[in-house]
Amino acid sequence: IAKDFLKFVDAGPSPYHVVHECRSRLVAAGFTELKERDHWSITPSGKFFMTRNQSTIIAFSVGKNFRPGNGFTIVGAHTDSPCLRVKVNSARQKQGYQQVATECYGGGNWNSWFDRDLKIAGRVLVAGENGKMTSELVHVNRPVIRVPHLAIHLQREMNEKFSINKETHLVPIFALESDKQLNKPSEKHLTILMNMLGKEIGSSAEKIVDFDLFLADHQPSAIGGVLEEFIFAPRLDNLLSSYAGLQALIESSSDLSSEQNVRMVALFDNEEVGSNSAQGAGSSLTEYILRRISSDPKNPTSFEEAVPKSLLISADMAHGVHPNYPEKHESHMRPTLHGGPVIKTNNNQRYATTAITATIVRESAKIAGVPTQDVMVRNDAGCGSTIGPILATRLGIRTVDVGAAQLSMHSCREVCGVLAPEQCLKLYVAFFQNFPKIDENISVDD
Ligand SMILES: *[C@@H]1O[C@H](CO)[C@@H](O)[C@H](O)[C@H]1NC(C)=O
Ligand SMILES: CC(=O)N[C@H]1CO[C@H](CO)[C@@H](O)[C@@H]1O
Repeated sequence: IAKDFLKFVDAGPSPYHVVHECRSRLVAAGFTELKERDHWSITPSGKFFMTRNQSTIIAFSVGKNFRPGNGFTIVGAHTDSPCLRVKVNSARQKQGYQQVATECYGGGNWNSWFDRDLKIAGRVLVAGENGKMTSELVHVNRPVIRVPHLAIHLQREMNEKFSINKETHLVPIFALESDKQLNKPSEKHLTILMNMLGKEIGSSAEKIVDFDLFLADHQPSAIGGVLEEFIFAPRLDNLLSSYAGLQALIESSSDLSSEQNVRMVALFDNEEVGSNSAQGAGSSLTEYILRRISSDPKNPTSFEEAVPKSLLISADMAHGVHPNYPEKHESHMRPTLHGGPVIKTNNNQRYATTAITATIVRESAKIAGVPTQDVMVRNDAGCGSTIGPILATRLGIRTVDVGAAQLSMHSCREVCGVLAPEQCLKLYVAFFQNFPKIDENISVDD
């Protein structure tokens, strides 16, 4: 499972590629693509997915015993990660270098992007016949670009207080000016960048109308450590949860014969910048999809009836305890890399977990034979957040925040335990298969 997960990460250098990889896996597993603009016929035992703007994907399978008004068993995660993105006007020429200016996307640990061999990936809008344009994915899988450090000799204090100006110090180098293939001063992007993209899509630079491009670590993901206990990879946050949710849906949907709910995985773009976008978790997208699946011409309130029968696992990574900084964790809640999925609680609603939703996860974990851990941040520390509170607020669906423990979150390369993808996958399979029954055993007087 860890090895399959590495393939998933390496296939996903941008959210567009992540969605593309998810789509391939879903199609191979017999899921049918729906288009938002079409009319949908949702049938029991059916398996479907839809995408929005190539970077958000929602897949679902319908129980054989599903009736509109029945609940949704949902795992949500996100497809984006902090990274450098090519600016809309990126051509820079300085000191004999040709550079591609980038924008900082999300809260990256930008120091970790220095001195790494980087590649470029994303989507390119291409002009075709008769004024038509198509959006094509590009993945230049070579180390074509790099942010060089300034040598320590020229900044002696580097190991004590390395800090950067994100505008001036992070501009990557792409080429030397020596080949004289110079850019016209009026052009927004370097000719060599456009030529590279043109070649990559089997067309020419002139056909490129615009693009959304991401820089990504070129080094492939790896299983590491002397006992092969670690995964060293970029974008663990949050491709690990995306992978586990997707695979759990695919695996569990091979048998829908005794299912009454809709099982769903929803992977959103733009979580790293607050989820407010047309394709983000903050949009009305999720509600629209749930309403369409619930719709019943004979019952105008079937969606509202489904809400209290539903549960969302907001799957996102957690901070494992760091051996060199153990004091950063609350002293009695220090998640370990192989201690199992972490249930994250913050009653100030940075996480959406409650006693009831945490219990549903622990019951699922018991069935799966997977351990779980708990975490709360220290009262004197800040707390991250997830799509959990956002979707809980928008939908009014009970929600729980869960995820694998990792180190180096938001670095160019991150670390987690080799068992983490499997533990999360098993937990989400058990959740998909058992949530309605577990829920029946919990009585809350509404
Ligand atoms: C619900 O409770 C019954 C009775 O104790 C038990 O047998 C069953 O396993 C429970 N169901 C689940 C899914 O935990
Ligand atoms: C929700 C949203 O923004 N949808 C847009 C996705 O992109 C296509 C193509 O540009 C538009 O037609 C959609 O409106």
